[in-house]
Amino acid sequence: MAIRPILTAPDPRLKAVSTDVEVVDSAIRTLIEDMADSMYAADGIGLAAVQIGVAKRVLVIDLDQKEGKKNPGAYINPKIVWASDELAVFEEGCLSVPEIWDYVERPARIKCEYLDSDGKAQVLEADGMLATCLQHEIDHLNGVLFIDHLSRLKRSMAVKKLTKLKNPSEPA
Ligand code: K2U
Ligand code: ZN
Repeated sequence: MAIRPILTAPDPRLKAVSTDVEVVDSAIRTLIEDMADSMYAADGIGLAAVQIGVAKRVLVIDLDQKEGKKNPGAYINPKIVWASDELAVFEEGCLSVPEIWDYVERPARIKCEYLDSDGKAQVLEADGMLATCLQHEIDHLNGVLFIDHLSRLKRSMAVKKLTKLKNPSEPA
């Protein structure tokens, strides 16, 4: 059980391209536990390992948290092998991009291959919020934040706000 600090943008570590997990061992399972603890502590519904400074291709997601019924899904080396032409728009936020919310368009349905926390190969067909969240988290593994999908103007305004949040005493 360890709640670890979540990196916030701007931070070059969030731009890292995370590397594959070679062996799903107890160290990876401890990382998954720490990620879940950190996600729940921040009231998030998803978290990528890079957000706690570990550039390995690991995600946790828990869309339907009910008090006491925490059941995080762990996705190791996730890979989108199919995506629909149909698109869906959701308002997104991010634990690493505080106080910014905006609409992002992504494929509405995806097929994702991954390893579970036992190292077993799994295939998942997702739509709705799960599809959006998986794509958002896999973006993190490639060093991409949801604001990178916004217009140039909106992204620059977001970066300016995030920089001010991080360095309040610095002149605008
Ligand atoms: O990457 C993250 O920080 C996890 C996201 C998951 C998510 C992103 C986009 C669309 C759906 C889910 C956050 O949990 S979003 C919710 C949030 C954001 C900021 C603060 C608290 C909760
Ligand atoms: Zn995020």
